[in-house]
Amino acid sequence: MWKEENNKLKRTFEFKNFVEAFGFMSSVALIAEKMDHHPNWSNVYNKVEIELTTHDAGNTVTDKDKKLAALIDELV
Ligand code: H2B
Repeated sequence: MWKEENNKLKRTFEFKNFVEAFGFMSSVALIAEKMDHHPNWSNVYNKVEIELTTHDAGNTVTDKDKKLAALIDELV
């Protein structure tokens, strides 16, 4: 689940393999672009680590981060 830490919402997702992980990232990217709200994230093979924070609000967690987190949760 998402954990709020250091002004970020953080969650790690694990998939079967790289293709599944990258497919998930593509779906997140489309949502993020539509929302004009983008994740800080990293991927290593089948793992995707996401950190959500709002740069425009001085790198704090806002409703936009919570909304994006909820939409990402709908993908898995
Ligand atoms: N993403 C995130 N995570 N935080 C922001 O403050 C933000 C963003 N701002 N995506 C948007 C883009 C802003 O820079 C553009 C100009 O709307």
